[in-house]
Amino acid sequence: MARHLITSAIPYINGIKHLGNLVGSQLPADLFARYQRARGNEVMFICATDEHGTPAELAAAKAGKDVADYCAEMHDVQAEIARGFRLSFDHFGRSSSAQNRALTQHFAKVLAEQGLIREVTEKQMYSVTDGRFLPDRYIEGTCPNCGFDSARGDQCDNCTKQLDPVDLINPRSVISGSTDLELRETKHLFLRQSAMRDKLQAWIDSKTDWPVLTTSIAKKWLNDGDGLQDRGITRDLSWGVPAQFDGAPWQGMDGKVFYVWFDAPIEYIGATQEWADKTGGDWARWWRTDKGADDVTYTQFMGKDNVPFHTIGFPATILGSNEPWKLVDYIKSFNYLNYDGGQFSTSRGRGVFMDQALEILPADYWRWWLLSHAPESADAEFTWENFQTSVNKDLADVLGNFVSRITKFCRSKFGEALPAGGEWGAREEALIDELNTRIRAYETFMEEKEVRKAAAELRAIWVAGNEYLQAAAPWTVFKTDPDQAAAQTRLALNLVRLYAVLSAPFIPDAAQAMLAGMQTEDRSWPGDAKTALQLLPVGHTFTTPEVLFRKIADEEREDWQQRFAGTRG
Ligand code: B3M
Ligand code: ZN
Repeated sequence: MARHLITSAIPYINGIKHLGNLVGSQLPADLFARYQRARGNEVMFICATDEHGTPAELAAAKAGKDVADYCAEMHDVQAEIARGFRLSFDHFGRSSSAQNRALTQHFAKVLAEQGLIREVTEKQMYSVTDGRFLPDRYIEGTCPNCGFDSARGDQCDNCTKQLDPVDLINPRSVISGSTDLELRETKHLFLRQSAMRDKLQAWIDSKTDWPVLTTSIAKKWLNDGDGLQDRGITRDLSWGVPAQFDGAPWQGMDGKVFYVWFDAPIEYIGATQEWADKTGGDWARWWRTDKGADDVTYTQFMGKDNVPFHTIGFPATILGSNEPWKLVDYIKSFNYLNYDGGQFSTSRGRGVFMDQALEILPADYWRWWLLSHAPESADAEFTWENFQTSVNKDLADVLGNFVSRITKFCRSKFGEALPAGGEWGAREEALIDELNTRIRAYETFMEEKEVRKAAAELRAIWVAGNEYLQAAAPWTVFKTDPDQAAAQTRLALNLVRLYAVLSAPFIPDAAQAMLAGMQTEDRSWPGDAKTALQLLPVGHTFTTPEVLFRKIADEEREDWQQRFAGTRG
């Protein structure tokens, strides 16, 4: 039995994610986790909310809430929606946990002991009224380039010019509106990534099987000069993992916290410890190569914008520690999903958000469309027309129709049990051959995390059954040769179970409904299709399932198209 550690990039706490976020990390990670479990392997599937940093502070302030309360509430909201999408995390953690705090401080201390942390004194805007340093996003003023009066300290949203807070005319604090600002000296910790360049380069170079999207981004950062600058890992904020703690090998860090991108990936480990503390499980056998994790295969899933932090930042932490932590084996990254001729936009509420999606249709409809159109080799686009077509054809006409046709036929002619009699002939052998070939291809694509190709193969497996049924036509054969019709029906009903097992990683609820209809909990993965298609024996009873997938009507589609075009209500 192989052991798979699987992590999805952890979503920011500040708000509900849209479908583009979902398909870029959590959903394909879930697909892979479900597949590996279905193959009988041991899986630890981890995700969490990313709770620190200025975005969390700002969102809490906007909601008029204490930041810790805000994070606790939003974590529960995100966890509930994740359940709605059937994301099968072994644990959905919180980067603000005590476990992650201790781990983050541990790594900082160990990195310092390895000589990889240096102190840097910088000048930063300080608000006298607020009594604190202001991160770039906490400062607004007039843009020196275009005159826009609400330009942020890091960028002007009007003319897009990159700014430094000192460039702003009449700068003011976003917190209090105060203009009583001054440049003050502040000290920060920097991780000496530059000292680890060769180690990181050798590690990336050894990953010849990774997707080009992942390695090209990693190499760009390694070789551009930019990427391997030493990186500030502390911030002048109050919300985060404190940079000052008992036994810290540095002074003068009171009131500072670690940068959110320093502690967020460490939460992959933190969340596994949270899981262990909750269940009594053993986290170290997943993460410590001296405690059994050397035979773990570790796969990460993320959007392309997160790749630099996972190919450089987090590995620098792990490798730099010189401790036996498990390093990632494979990084699967995704391009962006666009929305109906533009981009999904959280700030403008454009597109479909995870909670809204579940309000209009069950999870499987979205899971199928998103995974079968995953933005792997290029950016992809969600359009309502395409969504309607996929659902109506793939799910309703092909899979749903197959299940309903054969179960209803059997009920009307033989009753709700697998009928006896007859034998399989050339048509059945041909189907079995095709299924054997396709199932092996499907397994290969799933192992390779080729999401779209796996979906296409699964669809082809459904189509093969539909075409078989259409050509065999037991409803016609029944009139002249009921025994042969019985043999065909037995095969097709067994195919319903087989489809449930193969499809479950993509559409778990429909798969469960199909198994329930077939009155079996046998989820054994098919070796030879011929054996798998004889698993339910003559006389095995079933119930005819309700409609598995309904069609989307044109009026509904138009209605949704309008509803989600503008600002989120
Ligand atoms: N929260 C960014 C994002 O949600 C960030 C990922 C952290 S992964 C350790 O895209
Ligand atoms: Zn401007």
